[in-house]
Amino acid sequence: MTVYEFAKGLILEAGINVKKIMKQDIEIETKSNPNDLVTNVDKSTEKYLFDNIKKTYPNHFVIGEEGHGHDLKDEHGVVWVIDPIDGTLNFVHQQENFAISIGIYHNGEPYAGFVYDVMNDVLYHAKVGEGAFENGTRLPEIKDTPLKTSIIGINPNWLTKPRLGDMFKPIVDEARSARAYGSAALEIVHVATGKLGGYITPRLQPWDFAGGLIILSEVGGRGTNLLGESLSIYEPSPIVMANQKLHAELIENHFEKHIETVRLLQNRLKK
Ligand code: 2AM
Ligand code: CA
Repeated sequence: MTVYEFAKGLILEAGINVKKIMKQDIEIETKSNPNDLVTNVDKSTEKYLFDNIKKTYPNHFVIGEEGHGHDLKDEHGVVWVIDPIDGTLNFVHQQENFAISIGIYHNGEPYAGFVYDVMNDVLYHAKVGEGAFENGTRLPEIKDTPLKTSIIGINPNWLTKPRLGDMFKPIVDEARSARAYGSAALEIVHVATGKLGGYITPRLQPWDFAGGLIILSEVGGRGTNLLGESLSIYEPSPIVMANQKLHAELIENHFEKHIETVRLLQNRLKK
């Protein structure tokens, strides 16, 4: 069995477990602030994924939101970047619109990406060079769209912040419309399927974007920081994910005009 086939089975199994545990009580704790939540399901799902990866591939590395591998740097070999529940607030408040996300890298190069929309039972997956799929259906290359006919994924909370608002509000104004789904992994795959033209956020962790980015790249989309630079799986970053045309338009017509804000965001996140 290839690592890709193993990962595909594993993420589906993890989803079945999540559905089972959800029927019992969800225990909620706060992390860095009162709106930063974690549940017993986040923790047990990360443990399930970690234990199974390590049992099958003892030499592989794992970076996970709930505590695994946060000290890793430029590892040689295979690195799994996992988010057991992406969209924890949706999970807690809505019991839907959340995903399990896995990105797998080999010697620093993307190998395969998985985003599992658990409640809709839709698995987005891609092995680099072999196309991206929504369950069994191959996704077509994404089409270029200008901002004025694009729907943009962005969290409205960012628009109320003074500096971020100055940068993001003109984008929302110029776009056809904006949507917020509350799970970065799902928003990125919505760009890959063309439901969104682009997705923008000032702060994202590698486990939120690793799986989705591989899927998006496989259909010809582009994901970078707001300076247009490549993303690293070892650090958080501001993010723009979009089709090629829209990505260039957002950088040239918007982010370059707010270069000070962009640099400030970037530097604030440097460890
Ligand atoms: P999470 O649910 O795994 O925490 C919400 O808009 C999206 O952004 C979710 O994917 C969420 O991931 C992520 N997110 C929420 N707060 C964040 C933060 N402070 N830094 C990075 N990502 C965050
Ligand atoms: Ca998470």
